[in-house]
Amino acid sequence: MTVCMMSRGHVVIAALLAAMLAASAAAGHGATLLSSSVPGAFGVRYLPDRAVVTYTVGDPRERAVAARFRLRVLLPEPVRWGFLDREPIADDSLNWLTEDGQVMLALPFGSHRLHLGWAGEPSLPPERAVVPVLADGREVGRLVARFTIDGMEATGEVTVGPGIAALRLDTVGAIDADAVSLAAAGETVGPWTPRDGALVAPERLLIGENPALALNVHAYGLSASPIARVVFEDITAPANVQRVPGDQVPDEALLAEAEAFVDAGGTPVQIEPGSHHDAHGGSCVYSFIGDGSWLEWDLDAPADGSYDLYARVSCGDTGAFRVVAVDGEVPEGLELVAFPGTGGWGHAEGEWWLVRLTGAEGSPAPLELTAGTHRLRVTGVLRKHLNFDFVLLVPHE
Ligand SMILES: [Ca+2]
Repeated sequence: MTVCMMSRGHVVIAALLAAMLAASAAAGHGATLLSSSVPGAFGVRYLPDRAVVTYTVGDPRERAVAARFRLRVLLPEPVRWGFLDREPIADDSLNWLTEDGQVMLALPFGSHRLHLGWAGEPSLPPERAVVPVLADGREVGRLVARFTIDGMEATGEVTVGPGIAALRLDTVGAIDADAVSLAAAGETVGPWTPRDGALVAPERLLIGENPALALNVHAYGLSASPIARVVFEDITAPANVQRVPGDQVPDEALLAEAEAFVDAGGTPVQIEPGSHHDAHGGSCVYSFIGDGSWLEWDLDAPADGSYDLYARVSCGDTGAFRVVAVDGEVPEGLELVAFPGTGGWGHAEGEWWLVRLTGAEGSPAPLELTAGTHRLRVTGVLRKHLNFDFVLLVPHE
């Protein structure tokens, strides 16, 4: 049996064959991409200057056949160079069968990759490269880049965050911004804007603690990483909330039950009376996750003035992050608020903490509000859950 499929071509054709080839060396089939003297799994991919062949054939010792097998591969032009894995193939081992338009080789058994070129200089993608990651000028990690003929993927974990940072990729030579993608902790960043030898992220980025980065460059025939380094800059740490001593609700506090939110978006939260220990009003909000989901409450300021924001929360994780907005604007310092782990999700005594978000020493400034109703929005980010029992608006002392 001879496997025949696809057309020959000068353009990039991806033709992946995973075929069992019976022993056959029948010559003269013009449309045969591959034919092998032994069975195995074979794939061929045609690129602008080469065909890349992958194959797996069984161990010859079990079959009592020759130490090498013969493979023929159809090429659009006479073969000029080749590699078996990363080793150049000697010219006299590349037998060009003019009538068939095929190159014939004797190859080792096992799993291997061939590059069979008909144009240009012999070349292979680099085996690997290292892309350093800097944060405010300090190296915080290295991405290990692996290459294929189509591009590069560089991955690694970096010791940066949590926080908010500008992000840029320093480039080597010209590169198409659309060919580059970067994911931080699974979130894709982009689109990228070329500027002064770099690609710049569109906005400041929320980064969790020690995110895993995956940098991809889709470009044919790279000889090195086109990204010299990944740079986080202008990093702002999240604001930390402060636990109120004794979890004591301050005088004059205006309370909004978390479960009485007026609007919500994203993944629906859960509310179930009696679900948690000692919830104020008998209920709380849970399964409020950090995937961009948000809740809104209306808070009534009795008079013009400065107010502080508090919340009763529980978190059985190491902590959680929220973005806080008032009337559609994010006040300075509330772009990223870190809530601590409280030792549990609020199912037992001591797992609900009253925390203060603004107005304490080292905290974001109090909110300046006019008399009347204000809309508070809390958005979950960086993947962590946080349970809410109530929020408080308290006149700033
Ligand atoms: Ca409640």
